[in-house]
Amino acid sequence: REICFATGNAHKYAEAEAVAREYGITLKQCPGVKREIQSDSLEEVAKHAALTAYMELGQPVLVEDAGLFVKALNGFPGPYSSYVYKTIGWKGLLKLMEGVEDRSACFKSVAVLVYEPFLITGVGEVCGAVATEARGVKGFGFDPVFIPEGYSVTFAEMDVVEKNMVSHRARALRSVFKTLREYLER
Ligand code: ITT
Ligand code: NA
Repeated sequence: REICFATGNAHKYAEAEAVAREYGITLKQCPGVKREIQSDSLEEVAKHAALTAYMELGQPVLVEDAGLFVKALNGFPGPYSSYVYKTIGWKGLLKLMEGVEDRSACFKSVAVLVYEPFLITGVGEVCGAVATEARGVKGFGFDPVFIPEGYSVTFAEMDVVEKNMVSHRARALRSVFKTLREYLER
């Protein structure tokens, strides 16, 4: 069972590949085919990207879209996380959060798999806090400044296996792969 993961992000791919293996699925990285529309719905972004990638590739394809939703910022950057990361990065986020008491934030992920004749969507979430300073060098994006609930380390201090135990992405993907397994067994 081989599925193309349409992403340009090698870290995301490494995380997803490890989850896929739990389900006996071989995940290949397929860069250059994820077309992203701007929308305030992660699900809309992911569905559009999955369907257009499928039209281009003509083989089973997975897309996953995520964002960091900060409570004190009314959910910002949320679906705009990619742009915000590219422009101001985690340093800019820390600056926006200077002096802010309530540091609660959640990562949300929507994964969409096109596996004819199935279209499968899964969502995942992990809540925690925006750290007051960056720690760790692993992972990507906002990982150095996100501490998942129940932990004292940031995502950037965890290896892939540890991050996959709690991450939004791993949760969304497990839900998708579980559903696929059910559909194929019917
Ligand atoms: P692709 O679109 O090519 O898959 P991307 O890195 O742009 O890769 P997303 O659009 O899904 O991925 O994510 C938007 C941003 O949200 C991303 O650039 C990161 O800054 C942030 N983000 C998402 N998941 C994250 C995670 O697990 N850890 C840290 N930051 C994350
Ligand atoms: Na993106």
